[in-house]
Amino acid sequence: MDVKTLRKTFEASLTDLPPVGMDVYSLVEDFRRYYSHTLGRDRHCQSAHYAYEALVLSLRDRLMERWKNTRYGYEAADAGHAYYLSLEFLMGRALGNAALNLGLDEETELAVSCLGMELEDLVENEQDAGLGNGGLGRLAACFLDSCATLQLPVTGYGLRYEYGMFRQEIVAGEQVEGPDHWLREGNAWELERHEYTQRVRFEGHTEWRRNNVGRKHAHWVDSHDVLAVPYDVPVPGYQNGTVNTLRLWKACATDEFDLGEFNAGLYPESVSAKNTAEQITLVLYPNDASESGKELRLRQQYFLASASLQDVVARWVGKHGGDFSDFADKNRFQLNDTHPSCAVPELMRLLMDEQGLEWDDAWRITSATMAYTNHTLLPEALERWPVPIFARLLPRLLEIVFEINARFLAEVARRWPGDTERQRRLSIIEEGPQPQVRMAYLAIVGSFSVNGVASLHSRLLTEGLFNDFFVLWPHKFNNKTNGVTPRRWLAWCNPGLSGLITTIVGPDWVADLSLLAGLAPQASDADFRGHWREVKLQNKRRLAQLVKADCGVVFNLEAIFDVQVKRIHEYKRQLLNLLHVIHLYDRLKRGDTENWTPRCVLIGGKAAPGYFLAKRIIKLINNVAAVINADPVTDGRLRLAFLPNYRVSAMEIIAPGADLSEQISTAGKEASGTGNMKFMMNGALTIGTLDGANVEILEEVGEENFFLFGLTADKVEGLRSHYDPAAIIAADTDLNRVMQLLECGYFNQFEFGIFDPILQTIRSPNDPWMTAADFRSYVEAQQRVAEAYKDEEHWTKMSILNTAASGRFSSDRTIAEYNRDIWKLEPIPPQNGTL
Ligand code: 26Q
Repeated sequence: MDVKTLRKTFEASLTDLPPVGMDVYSLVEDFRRYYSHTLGRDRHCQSAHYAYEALVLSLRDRLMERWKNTRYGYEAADAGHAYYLSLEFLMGRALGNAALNLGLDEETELAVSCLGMELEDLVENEQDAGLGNGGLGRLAACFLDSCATLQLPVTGYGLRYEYGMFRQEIVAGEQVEGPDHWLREGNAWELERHEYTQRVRFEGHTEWRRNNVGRKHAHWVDSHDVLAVPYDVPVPGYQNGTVNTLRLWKACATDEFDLGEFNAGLYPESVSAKNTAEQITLVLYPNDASESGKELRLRQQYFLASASLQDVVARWVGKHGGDFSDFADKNRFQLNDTHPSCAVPELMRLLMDEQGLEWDDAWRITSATMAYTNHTLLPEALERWPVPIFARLLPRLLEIVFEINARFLAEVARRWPGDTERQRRLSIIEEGPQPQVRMAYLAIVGSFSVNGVASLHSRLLTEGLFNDFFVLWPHKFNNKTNGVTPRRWLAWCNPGLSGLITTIVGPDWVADLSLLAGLAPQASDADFRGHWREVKLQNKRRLAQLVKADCGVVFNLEAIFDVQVKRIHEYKRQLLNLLHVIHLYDRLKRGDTENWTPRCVLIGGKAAPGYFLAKRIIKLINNVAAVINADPVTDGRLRLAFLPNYRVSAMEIIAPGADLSEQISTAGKEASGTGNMKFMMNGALTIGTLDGANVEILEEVGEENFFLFGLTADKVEGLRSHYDPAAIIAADTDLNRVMQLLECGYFNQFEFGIFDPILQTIRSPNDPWMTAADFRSYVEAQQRVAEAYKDEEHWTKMSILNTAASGRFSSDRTIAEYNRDIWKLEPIPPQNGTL
């Protein structure tokens, strides 16, 4: 047969592939083909990893066609697009989420069973994508899920770190960091897109040249360039055919190695120059407060901003040529904290130096496309870069920053003539012996929207940290209370509770969490409460197994599961939790056991490797755990465990099994918190201060279903000038006894003095976290918890009401607000396309 005849035969299939089957049978078939023909394994293979891999490839096929159709839909609509720029995307595992969002969760489970395996076991073979530190990184991941679910044209841009968040081990009670080489066994979810490689410049200097119409042009010359190679990760929406993109950049050396060394015959020496370039995306910085002045971190930040903006501009030019008149209408860049805020001067540079726009046009476009989200109230966590580092690494960018600042300060001077003090306060450049670039100020000046992440946080920003800017531009400031995705944090991680919820409100709650309100009436139905308790017990069993396996501690299923998991930070006050545990232990030792409510306390979280006190707090938790768990007086009554290597996949087991959620930060310090929302959705009750999103959780669920304690943010600030912890300790017998136990070395008998630095902060009148101030109120709230837990029926009622009131904390609601107020995008359905 000749080609012509063959072509005719295949005519349709050359442009339209038949859709991939969505039934169990075709899943099994594809699995077998991948397992045997692609991966080359057979039934003698002992490694479950390849079965996992075959399943990923099968699901990926089903994502792939939807991914393309989503792109066709966006291209055809020629509508606006938003880009979420973030140094962190804490995605966790993708398998379960892909199956659920494709609507193939039951089919996948069945298919795997047909093949003689358990889905749960296969899932365990996937490494968490731990490309983030904590809240900010996980928020980015939840946002992507919600954008896809709402069919919004939003692309995530981030870095493909070779090493993610470090693995935490506990050795002799102390945190030991290990490398997270998450890509070692490959990553079947990502798709390399070599064809969209970008070139990013560093160092060198600016040369001014005149072009043919006599206009002066900046040229960034003698730069050391690095290639940015994109890897795309699919982001499926919930059962809607949309698959959005997370584009992660990997740094690669150019082929232009040092020519001098080459010619000198130093081939290996010259090739080794690759290392410096490729270091940029080697490792995630593991601190969740700014690392001051680390040059590599600034390289990472600029690398992300530049590669991403070049990518967007190149696509724009491909479509519209040099006409940027609609660019600001069609593009939005959401900056996830100040980390990607080099995007402001970088977009200016691309528009002026590469596209030939004038300053005023470039500035109109830039300041109409950038929007900045702040995630911290701690002034010490605001990013600053020393001007000399900035100047050497990004010389052209710094010139632009200076010009932005000069024009901005001129505006300030027009508004407040002669007020040089105000100019000094507002300047993007902090003057002094070591001048610094204030990244938050750069982000505010360059953005049309500035938002905080919970209503208290947003208010405090305008009253404190950014007050000068608020006075200048009140219209820029707004609030977007955080949320979490109900797909991962309820539907997927808690199938028992999900099934029960669906029997009452139907299945639509997964994409419309406000429907959970329909559960509230069931709180007064004894049968329903019985089912609710049964599910919780199953989930506690699972959590207890995890604790047994990873901590060697046995949790009593009848006890309250009292959980605090989050980064270890003084302001989050894991110490306050610990003081309470020691107080309970002290009561047991004194025989004060009447009406005792058994309690199992679980604490988990990573400390930044350079944060001495945080690491020492981990050691203290482990020492206290060792002493009290070994003391027979605590048997059946009290347990304390520190869970090593807290991560996304651990939270998927923890949240469903928790009874009590600890959200006990010093008021005014936690921007929002998002773990608080995951626990609430899964029916845990909160013990918490009026901080971050706790305020709104309390508002939704009511005081009678929340254990509130502690000073308010205003009271905390009011107390600072005359805070006297010594007097508080002396006046409180319980706290005094706890401090005595700690200070006499009861928990460090052979490690003399190691906890002194911690104890000193508690006793210091300058303790910024005021741990002692809230102790009494916290212990009383914990007593109310213990009392409430004894009334099983009432506790269950409160648990149901918590889940029922959690609808507002879906990231779908948050994203709908970002879209309504900031991005203004139309939802766009996918469109079947041809190859
Ligand atoms: C900055 C510069 C150099 C190195 C590291 C950093 C850096 C990295 C990560 C600074 C901060 C972070 C992370 C901050 C973070 O996770 N903040 C949390 O964000 C959550 C989502 O909004 C909030 O819920 C939490 O309250 C907030 O602490």
